[in-house]
Amino acid sequence: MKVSKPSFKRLLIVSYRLPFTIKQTKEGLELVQNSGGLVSAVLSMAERMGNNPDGQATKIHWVGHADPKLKSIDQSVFENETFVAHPVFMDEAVHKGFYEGFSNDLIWPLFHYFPSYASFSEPNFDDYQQASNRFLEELDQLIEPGDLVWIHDFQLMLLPRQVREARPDATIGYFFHIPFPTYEIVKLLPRTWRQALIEGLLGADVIGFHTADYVQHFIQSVSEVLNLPIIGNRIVLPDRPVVVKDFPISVDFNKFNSSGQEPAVIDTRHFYHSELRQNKVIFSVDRLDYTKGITSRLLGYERFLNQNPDWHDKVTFVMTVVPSRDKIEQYQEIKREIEETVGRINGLFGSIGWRPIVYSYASMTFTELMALYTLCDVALITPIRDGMNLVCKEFVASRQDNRGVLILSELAGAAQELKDALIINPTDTQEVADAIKQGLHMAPEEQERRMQRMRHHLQNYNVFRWSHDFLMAFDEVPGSQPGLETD
Ligand code: GDG
Repeated sequence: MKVSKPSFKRLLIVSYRLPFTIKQTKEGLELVQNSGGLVSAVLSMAERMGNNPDGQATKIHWVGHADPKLKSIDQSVFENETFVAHPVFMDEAVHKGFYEGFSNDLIWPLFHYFPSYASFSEPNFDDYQQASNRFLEELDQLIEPGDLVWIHDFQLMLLPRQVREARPDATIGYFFHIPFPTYEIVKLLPRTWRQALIEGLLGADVIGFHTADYVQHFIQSVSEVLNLPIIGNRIVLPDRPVVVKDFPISVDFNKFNSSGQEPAVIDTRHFYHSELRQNKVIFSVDRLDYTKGITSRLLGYERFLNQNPDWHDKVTFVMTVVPSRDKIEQYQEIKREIEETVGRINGLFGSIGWRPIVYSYASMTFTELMALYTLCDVALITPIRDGMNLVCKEFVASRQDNRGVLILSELAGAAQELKDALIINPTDTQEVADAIKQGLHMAPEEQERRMQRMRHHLQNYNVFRWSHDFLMAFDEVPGSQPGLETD
């Protein structure tokens, strides 16, 4: 990939979360940088932007929500060598309605095709608007001519339009990290809300989604709600076009590829290997969420054990569920369901010396995660719906040895790219059971063939390519400044 230099002066990222968490230590407050996909992509952009006229590295400005308890601390805490964070503080009641309410209790379930979990509340929509106003206030003090404003995700759908109204000449990008559903789902939103959300997004110059299907769904909603002319991948507004395109997010391939060789990862891998009595290992890790298909996965494994007694005592399913949103009733309910199912399967099939499922409800360190990615024989990734799913890409990128089998749900965005996985439908218990059997029996040559093709794809379409392609799309917008200088 040719490395081009960004042509905008500064990059202003806006997302619900800041790129670091603030921790209280004995020495005072400390910034711990997050390591998610977005942070890696943005770090690579910081490198490409090079130095400013004073000879110092150009810093990335990042606007995100922060706990109001941090309001009184010295604002210099919010800066490290790469990022200058601009915390958005808001009233706790507004935050609750905006984040827990409208974002997590309505948009999240609805856009993942779980309408029965969606809670429609007018006060929450008011809070969503108010929270967006707070983000705008922070941003408005910051924007200078020549900046690129890049807004992220479903918590901030109203913001692009607000920025456009405040700064008509701004260059604005928006990326949507979860699925954009068909209009039949969007139509469940009250008319005024869906119109506000679609118009909100159209404030951007470039709108990115993970897959071509999500792009089509968005275009369908734009034409149903606003009846605007659409030419190819451009929505034609009276005063300017909006480019809508798919940019599948990815991982830092080299980081995952090489981390398996770090001494701490090797030690942890050896430790797990002996603890698991050198059994074949199936692995999964997800945040606790009803979209991730955790119970369906367990039922598939149970069916496999039922039908294949010769595998008893020879395979262990290491299943980690990372705590998330577990104050919410639906999440408590799925946690209960998961734990009952794990208990039932272990009780039915286990023995004194063998636990069929090693389950933990905890988060792992990066070292532990890498040890399991590189140790397991099968990665079992079965979301009922997932915008992309980075876990499967991280697993593939980690397998420098070209071994291991990926079982992947056709309902994850990643299934559009990783066609050499064993693709299953998570609600088809027999298909999951058969794929587990096929995976455990797969000859090393076939594992290698499939892995090599998937790894080759991710080596090219890594997270740096993702941000590069997104920025290149600004070249298609007349009047907006180009995202990258090409030579
Ligand atoms: C949203 C969309 C889309 C998880 N547990 C641990 C841990 N993780 C890391 C993984 C991975 C990330 O968290 C999870 O990413 P996903 O993509 O799977 O899922 P969401 O958080 O739901 O993200 C999703 C994504 O946005 C990006 O656009 O792919 O579809 O829902 O990086 O490694 N990391 C560590 N310990 C854990 O226990 N260290």
